[in-house]
Amino acid sequence: MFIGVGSNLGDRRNHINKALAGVRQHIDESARMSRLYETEPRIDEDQPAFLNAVIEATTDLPARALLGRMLELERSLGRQRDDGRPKGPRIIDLDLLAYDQDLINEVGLTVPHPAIADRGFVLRPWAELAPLFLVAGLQSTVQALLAQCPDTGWIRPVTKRTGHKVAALGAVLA
Ligand code: PH2
Ligand code: MG
Ligand code: MG
Repeated sequence: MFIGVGSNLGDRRNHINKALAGVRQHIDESARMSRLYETEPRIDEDQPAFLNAVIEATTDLPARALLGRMLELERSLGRQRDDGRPKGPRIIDLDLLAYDQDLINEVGLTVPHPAIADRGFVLRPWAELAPLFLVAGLQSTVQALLAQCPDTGWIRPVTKRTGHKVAALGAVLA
């Protein structure tokens, strides 16, 4: 499965690294993560820039139980809800993007995540990890969705790809 992670409050990088450590401890010890990307705030645009990444993990947990662990992990990292801004600033956000090829439409659990096709901050790191993954329901690969994505928000990689030179910080990539 794939989990989108984001943070735009406090030590963003630390929060995301702790989220990865938590996924490894409570869901899949072999989970791997994309590079981190600094991204322009979308939807609710009047808030600090985000760091976003995508985690790939494997699990025997059913989707509902997996979501429960993700919410627990958010809470353990200090996430507060109910502040009247559902798309506003957050210490950490974990979103279940896709669970194999499953289509789930239940209260509080829609998979694949309904806004995937419009969000560059999800598709860009996801395409780095799994460009040919087929997103159920949309019948498109992640890389095809990225190529068609209408989101014009800026996105900058902020961590190096193993074995490559560190990308110049601040370089804006298309
Ligand atoms: N998450 C939101 C709202 N807006 N913008 C960016 N760039 N990255 C996010 O993760 C994000 C957002 C609500 O979950
Ligand atoms: Mg989110
Ligand atoms: Mg969320």
